[in-house]
Amino acid sequence: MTLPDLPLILSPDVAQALSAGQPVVALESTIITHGMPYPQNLETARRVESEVRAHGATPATIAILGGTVHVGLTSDQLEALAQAKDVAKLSRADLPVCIARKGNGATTVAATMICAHLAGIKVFATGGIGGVHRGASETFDISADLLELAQTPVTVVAAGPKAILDIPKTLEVLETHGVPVITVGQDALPAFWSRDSGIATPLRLDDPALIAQAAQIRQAMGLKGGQLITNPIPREAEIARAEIDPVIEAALAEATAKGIGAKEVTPFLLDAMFRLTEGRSLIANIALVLNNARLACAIAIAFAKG
Ligand code: PSU
Repeated sequence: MTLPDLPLILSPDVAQALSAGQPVVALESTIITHGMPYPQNLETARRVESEVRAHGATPATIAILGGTVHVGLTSDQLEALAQAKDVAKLSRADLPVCIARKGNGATTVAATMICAHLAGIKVFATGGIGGVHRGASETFDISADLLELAQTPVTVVAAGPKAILDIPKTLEVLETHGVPVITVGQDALPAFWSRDSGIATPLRLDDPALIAQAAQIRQAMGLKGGQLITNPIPREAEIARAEIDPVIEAALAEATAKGIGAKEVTPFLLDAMFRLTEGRSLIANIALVLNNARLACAIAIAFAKG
């Protein structure tokens, strides 16, 4: 299926599910190209897709291939993306430029939200959103993910802002822009690898049906934007804050020493964490993404029931 003015292709199963009003969960591709090493990135992408299917929804992994927005990838496309070296990391600003150049690009949270919304998908599962980087008062490094949440009506399920960020400042920006930050199952805001950030969550809803309803009410009230659902990493997979904090400090110090900036910061820090924890951060990351995919399915099912 192709939109008249935009090269956007829905895979046959995504197109079928959407036209039948069945639950669909969007998945991003930056986590594949810039968030995890090969081959764990490919294995995770495949496992997340099967987890979504096993929990009653159709997965729609989103990427730009040869200038076309693909919503739902084939197994071969997923494999090519996981092995590719020169894929651009796309956010709101660079997405249309990549399409105009007929390039290949992986979608961040912001770009995935845009494409999911164009396709008519209401729920999206990822690992962790981007946010306000530590030291932002000097660098002004604030992820475009935050402003996307403020304007695009997609419910994003994540395990919290990544703990490499300045979490209190990230919450402040979200609050300023009217983005609901809703935690499931506990009163503390989760922090990606850890269940407890040490900060109280602004909002809590434990029932996926209420999460879907809150989004529908937002829309009915004419309020722009989506919702950030923060889902704590499963207990058995978490790396507690006291243990991960010194590792984050070490990774941040490496990034500063090497002068890493802009789009490279998050991929560099995730890779440094992988090295410094001897792979444990990646195992936790995989567990939390699978957990988020399961919750996103329950929300997508609630949306489909209306
Ligand atoms: N979740 C993960 N790993 C990732 C990401 C999310 O578990 O790599 C990606 C998302 O695409 C998110 C991006 O949008 O990290 C944040 O990048 P930045 O801080 O440059 O905005």
